[in-house]
Amino acid sequence: MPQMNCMAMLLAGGEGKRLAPLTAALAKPVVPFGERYRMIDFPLSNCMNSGIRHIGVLTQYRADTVHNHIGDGGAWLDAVQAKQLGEIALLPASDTSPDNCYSGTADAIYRNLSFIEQHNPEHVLILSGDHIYQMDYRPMLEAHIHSGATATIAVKRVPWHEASRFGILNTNEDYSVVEFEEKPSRPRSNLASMGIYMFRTDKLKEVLANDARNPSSSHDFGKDIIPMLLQEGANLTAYPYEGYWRDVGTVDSLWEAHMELLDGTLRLAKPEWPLQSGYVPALNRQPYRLNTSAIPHDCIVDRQCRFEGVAQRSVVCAGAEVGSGSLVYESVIMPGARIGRNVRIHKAIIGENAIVEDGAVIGAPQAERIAVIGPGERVAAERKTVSASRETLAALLTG
Ligand code: ADQ
Ligand code: ADP
Repeated sequence: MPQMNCMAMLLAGGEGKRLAPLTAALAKPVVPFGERYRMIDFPLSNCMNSGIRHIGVLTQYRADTVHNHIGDGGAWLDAVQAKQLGEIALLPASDTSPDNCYSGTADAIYRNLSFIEQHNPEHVLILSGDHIYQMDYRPMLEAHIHSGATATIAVKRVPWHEASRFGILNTNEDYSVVEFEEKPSRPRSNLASMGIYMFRTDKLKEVLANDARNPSSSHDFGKDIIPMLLQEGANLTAYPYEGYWRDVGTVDSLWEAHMELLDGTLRLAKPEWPLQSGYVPALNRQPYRLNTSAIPHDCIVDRQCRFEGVAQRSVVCAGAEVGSGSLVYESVIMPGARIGRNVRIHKAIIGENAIVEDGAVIGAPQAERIAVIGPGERVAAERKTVSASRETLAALLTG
């Protein structure tokens, strides 16, 4: 069997509880991002742009929503004119697991080792479906080959107050990993694992087989596989990544990433790094015609939406509508959401196809938390969805 250098396995089965209610009927990797993309478009486009054309996508929670978005993979493969040379294969848990469930990220890969063996690559790149970043994986592969590491982990410094959300490492000067702790309550460093791993295939097979035999393992890369490798003295190397990268697994981080899109910290349209999407806005009508002079510079308003309100620091996605007299401030209006007239929206994420009736008020300018309206949810005018502070919520709950 011919051997290729590297293929990718993309983990896209997480439930995304911390993004609720946006993930009520949708897998986390297909939550919308930017004016017309979904999260999984980022790693898929990164693979195409890095010359990785064989990708397994592991799905579980709401698998159909990921499958619908990816289709036959043509949106990505055709874009690089390599369809005949590549493949984006959908690998749902229901195909390989007796209870239709992968028990963890390592179990998901373990159950699909035969797919990896079909391609027989020397290295396997393991990716997550819910990160916003535009990364060339080739320098990471080069560093991995050069160091001879069993596994190479992409790492990035994160703000200290966020460090306990991540796998945290310490390394020697040569970047060899000496310490790893998954989501420590008291982090000893702010060097975070990006959850992006490059493995030698033979070693990956061996470590996954060992893990599968261990009844006390939760079969997770961060909780089990990386600590186990470190304990047995394997050569683990960190690969520092300098570019923009964000795990948008929480409502706050999803909102913040959109604000970074608006202030230019994150740029999506890069000629040298095309971002492809399988997303087709559900519009069977002509694109709206609109007074484009009304759109302020600090907003992103997709061309295929109707915008008659006033917006500041906001993203209004494809197929959305915002009626006259409505004010949208520091918010994200996801695809197909319909905002009536004289609505006030502050610091909020309005889910796909949600309906906000005339006169409703959502969020508040000084709110501590981001208000979220679920996909398809209807907000009546009399409802004031002002996001309460933690203290107010606690007071309400205790009566
Ligand atoms: P988390 O983001 O918490 O931490 P996890 O919830 O396991 O990791 O999700 C990783 C990816 O796997 C996501 O894309 C998710 O959708 C997918 N996934 C989760 N369970 C799955 C399953 N059963 N089947 C298929 N796919 C599944 C990880 C690492 C940390 C690291 C952060 C970086 O564990 O060490 O710091 O990623 O974001
Ligand atoms: P382009 O020259 O790129 O086609 P346009 O002149 O159509 O752009 O639009 C300029 C700006 O106005 C863009 O940011 C676009 O998103 C926005 N815009 C255009 N049409 C609409 C519309 N119907 N509703 C909302 N915004 C629009």
